[in-house]
Order: sequence, then structure tokens, then C-alpha cells
Amino acid sequence: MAQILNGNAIAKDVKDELIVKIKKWVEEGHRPPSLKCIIVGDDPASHTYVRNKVKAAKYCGIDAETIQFDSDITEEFLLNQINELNNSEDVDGILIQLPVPETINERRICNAVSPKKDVDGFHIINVGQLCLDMPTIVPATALGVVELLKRAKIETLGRDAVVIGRSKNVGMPIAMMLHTDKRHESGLGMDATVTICHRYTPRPKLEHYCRNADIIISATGIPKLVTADMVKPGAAVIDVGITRVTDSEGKNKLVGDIDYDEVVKVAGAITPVPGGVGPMTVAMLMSNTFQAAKTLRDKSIVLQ
Ligand code: NAD
Ligand code: L34
Repeated sequence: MAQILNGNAIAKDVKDELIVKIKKWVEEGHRPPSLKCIIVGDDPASHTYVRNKVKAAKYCGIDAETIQFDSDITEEFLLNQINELNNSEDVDGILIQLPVPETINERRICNAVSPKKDVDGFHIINVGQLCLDMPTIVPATALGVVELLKRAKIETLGRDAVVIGRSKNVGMPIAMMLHTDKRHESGLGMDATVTICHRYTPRPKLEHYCRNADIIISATGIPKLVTADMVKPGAAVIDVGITRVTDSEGKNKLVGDIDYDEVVKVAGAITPVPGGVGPMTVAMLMSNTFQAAKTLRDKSIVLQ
């Protein structure tokens, strides 16, 4: 049976370490880090996620506030709100929970956040820096996956990793981080050999790449995409996917992309859903917020 990677427990370790660092930072005379979470519309999953973020922030000693707007606001209105937060000395981190309504251009919104306050790492400058292996703010889910691998002591150097899903906010940054070069200035250095699969990867090919992989990371939102016959015995399997389904008793539940009950018998390590990558995303957002607070106050760092 695989080792179960407990995302809740690892996320708690990350947050407990942050509590100590933030307490010290405040004792040095700084105000607590401050995070603003914008949410547009009433998508229930988005509200759950933002609630989890605000709760985690309070736990860590970060001041967090949810700013809620109706789904019929204009893009211009939202851009103005972001600009006000960009200009406020009282704000370190800004995130706009995605998805936003279709009337609003997501890329324009992500690029409107000041890169130094962009705790999601979605601004074009932060994405570019990530792709260049430069120090930057890395999207929280990708950072969460990497932190989970590191803390579970799963070796990546020279090993074969498959990332299923190539979205710009999730699959792509995960794949980027996995092949970072230890010799580059970001210092991340995961040094895996990475294969990226997506919706047009033919199923037999997907199976072939997965069977060869030491690490499988799936981020598609397709339940049971990864079955036990696709997993090399002993491989680490990280499930980023989250889908809400109704079970046989009519109850709502969350499932990932991995056929957990079967894969757990073959894999060397596996993350559950819920309680795997999700809590790590939230914890790493806290880490990004503290990083942003420190960067904003460090006058030795040249502004972009
Ligand atoms: P997305 O819809 O933007 O991307 C899905 C990706 O899956 C695409 O790149 C697509 O090519 C690929 N894909 C679709 N069908 C496929 C198939 N049959 N075979 C291989 N690849 C296929 O979604 P996203 O924003 O990248 O999110 C992916 C999943 O991860 C969703 O379930 C989302 O809810 C979840 N998610 C979880 C966290 C977390 O913290 N755990 C964070 C972000 C997203
Ligand atoms: N801007 N939009 C922006 N940044 C993000 O980083 C996100 N994401 C994704 C959706 N949109 C975003 C998140 O925060 C997904 N996501 C996220 C956040 C938290 C959790 C999962 C995904 C989480 O807490 N998951 C719990 C279960 C939550 C539940 O009960 O529904 C878990 O154990 O997986």
C-alpha cells in the first residue's frame, strides 16, 4: 500500500512555520501582512476556497479580507478596484479568485495586479520570470505540489515526471517547476525530465508515458483518468484534480483525477482528494503573501 501524503498535515506544518516567522516580523515593528481576496459572483466552490484562504490567513497572523462583487460588474470597475489596492500602502497581496464572469477578460485582470502584490503569480511578469528560472512569485498550487514532494522526500533529480494538464495557471507552472535547473538563480532545482500530456494526447500514449513515470501529477478535472494499470509500482502519484460528484447514496463529494482506491495499492506514495493538494495551495498562498510583504518593504530590491 502506498504512503498517503497527508496534505492537511503538511499544510499545517507550513502554516505553523509561517506563524513563527510572521510573529518575528511583527515584533520587528512591521504591521502584519495584509491580503485582499476579490471574488466576483456567487460560485459556491470559489466561496469555499476563499473562505479557506481567509481562515488560513487568520491562523498565520495575516490580515485577510474578502471583497465581494456581483457578477454583473464591468471589467473597468474591477480594474479600478484593483488599481486602488495596488496603490494602497496597507495592502501586500491581491488575488482575484478565478474564474471571473465571461464578460471580464481574465488575462487583463491578472495583468492589472501589481507584480509585487500578485500573490497568485499570474501576472505576465511573474509567469515570465518563472519560465526563466528567476526568483519570482510562483502560483500557489504549483508551489504546493513542489512543497509536498520536498517534505515527503520524493526525489525528483533525474527522474521521469508526467504532468497531465497544461493550463497556464496549474499544469504549466507545475511542469515548469519540475524541470528547473539547480544551477539557475531561482535555486529551486527540481531537475526532473518532464512529459506534458493534455486532452489531445492519445489515450494509449498517455498510458505509455504514465507507466514510465516515477512521478505522475494529474491536473485535469476528469475523475478516474489515471487507473492502476497506468502506474509503475512504487511511483509517486499527486492528484491536483477536484471534481464535485454525487455518490450512489445521493451525497455530494469531491474526487480527484486518480482512481484512488485502486492506485493506492500500486503507487509508492499518493495524495488523497480532499486533503491533498488543496490545503497545500492555501498554505502556499500564505507563504506568497508573506514573501510579498517582505519584498514590498525591502528597499534594496529594485522595482520592476
Ligand atoms: P483546465 O480546464 O484549465 O485544464 C484542464 C487540462 O486538462 C487541460 O490542459 C486539458 O488539455 C487537460 N485534459 C483534459 N482532458 C484530458 C484528457 N482526457 N487527457 C489528458 N489531459 C486532459 O483546468 P485547471 O484550472 O488546470 O484545473 C484542473 C483541475 O485541477 C480541476 O479539477 C481543478 O478544479 C483542479 N484544481 C485544483 C487545485 C488544488 O489546489 N487542488 C488548484 C487548481 C485547480
Ligand atoms: N486566483 N483562483 C485564483 N487562485 C487560485 O489559487 C485558485 N484556486 C483554484 C480555483 N481558482 C483560483 C484555488 O485556490 C482552486 N483552488 C483551491 C483552493 C482551495 C482548495 C482547493 C482548490 C481546498 O481547500 N480544497 C480542500 C477541499 C475544499 C472543499 O471542501 O471544497 C481539499 O481538501 O482539497
